[in-house]
Amino acid sequence: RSDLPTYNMDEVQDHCNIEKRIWVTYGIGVYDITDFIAKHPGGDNIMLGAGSAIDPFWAIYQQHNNKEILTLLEFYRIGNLSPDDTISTDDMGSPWANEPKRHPVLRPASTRPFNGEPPLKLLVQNFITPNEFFYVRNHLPVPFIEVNKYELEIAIETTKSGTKEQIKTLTLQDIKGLPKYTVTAAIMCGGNRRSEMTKVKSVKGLSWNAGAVGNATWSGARLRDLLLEMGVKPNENLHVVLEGADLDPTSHPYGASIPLSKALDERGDVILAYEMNGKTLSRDHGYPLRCIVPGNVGARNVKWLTRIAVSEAESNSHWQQSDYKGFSPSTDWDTVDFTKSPAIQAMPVTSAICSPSEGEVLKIPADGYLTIHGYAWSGGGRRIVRVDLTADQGKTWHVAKIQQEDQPDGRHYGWSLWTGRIKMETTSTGEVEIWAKAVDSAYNVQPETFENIWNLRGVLANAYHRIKIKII
Ligand code: MTE
Ligand code: MO
Repeated sequence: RSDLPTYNMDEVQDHCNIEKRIWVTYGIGVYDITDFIAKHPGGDNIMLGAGSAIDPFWAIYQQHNNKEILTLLEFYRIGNLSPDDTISTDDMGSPWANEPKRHPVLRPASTRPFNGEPPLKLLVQNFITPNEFFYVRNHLPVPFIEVNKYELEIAIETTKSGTKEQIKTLTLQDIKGLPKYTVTAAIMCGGNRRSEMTKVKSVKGLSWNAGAVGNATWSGARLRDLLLEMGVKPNENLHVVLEGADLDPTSHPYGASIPLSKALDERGDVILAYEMNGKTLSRDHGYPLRCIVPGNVGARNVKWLTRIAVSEAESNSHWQQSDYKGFSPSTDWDTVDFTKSPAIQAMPVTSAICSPSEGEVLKIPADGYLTIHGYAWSGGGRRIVRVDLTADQGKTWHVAKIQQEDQPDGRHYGWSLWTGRIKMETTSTGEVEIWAKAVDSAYNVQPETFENIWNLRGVLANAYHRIKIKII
């Protein structure tokens, strides 16, 4: 690219707003990205790099480091950076130096940050997912927290409705001193099953299979107890903002919020958890303390919790405001307006076939029955009441047998495992398609296809689960 002009860093820095156009550098390249800004899947975050080097951002947001994106960037190339001004990425220190070890069964959807899910067959072998096999979804490097220095700040912000400002700081010991409460809850990423939706038309996001979910018992203090003790009164207009210790390159923490009504609801079962399945939380799952918001999308279950605030506004984090929201199938990156959709909270009903696997080749046993295993779950505490299976495109449906906890509806936060048996023609061989759909206690049922629920971020991907197997 020696045919292009050379610029120095001062010239680049001068191009840091839309009027003057927006330039950035990456390595020795200078790029004018003005026309790309509106299309950036990460939203406004891109402006953090305006007029400067984006290398340090990409060192953290490593999803950028792929051929597709580098090619896209090259399209905006306008010149080369003067050799005196090139910065070395070696100097930055690695934020990844402290990553914990992961069990090799977790198939990485990305390695930096680490995101991984277990094979589906393994996932449904246990009603309670073993900690090591529980999917991991990190947006940033895992923070290193020294537990004897750990503090949680709880702030009640001043509000129009008269709430008085209050700040309280708690150690882990303080939190463990509160009544301990245990809840079984499945956590599911908003992007679970995205890889199926993306087959309709490509979406932006990690290509999760159906394993970005796990079911665990979580123990800790109830957020409700803490807030009531601080005198917080029910108020439909307030939110509880949750912040993690994991920081982005501009030192903003991962954050999310939930409605105060969910936090105060006795049946909401929101807890500040320090144990997962009776063991100390692991670093990947939020050590020493994370919020568990049963029934809500994974993204609100903030890990490495450092601050909780009762506030008039939702979290201003990127992940609350400009991500984890649903849109119409006709909304694209040119027309999307993230202020127009509410943040996902309670998740819709879904299910997945976990055994046999997609593409598996198998023989029908002598009794003629094909046995199928999977999971089903619905948000908002809605219990799964039925799972239907078909091996003939819906001409005949078979009701699966469900295994679940005996919890009241509205407070049924764990998942359900199910087993179905379908009588097959023993003489029939060749490709067979199996579909599963679950029904929850409000008689919500999964949509038939992904076409009509497609959305540009690939979230809420809950259409019928369909797999093809081959019978020999
Ligand atoms: N909390 C912090 N601090 N940082 C994160 O990146 N990821 C969220 C949520 N809490 C995240 C977080 C998302 S999107 C999901 S799906 C869940 O954590 C995943 O929890 P797990 O990794 O324990 O499975
Ligand atoms: Mo997620």
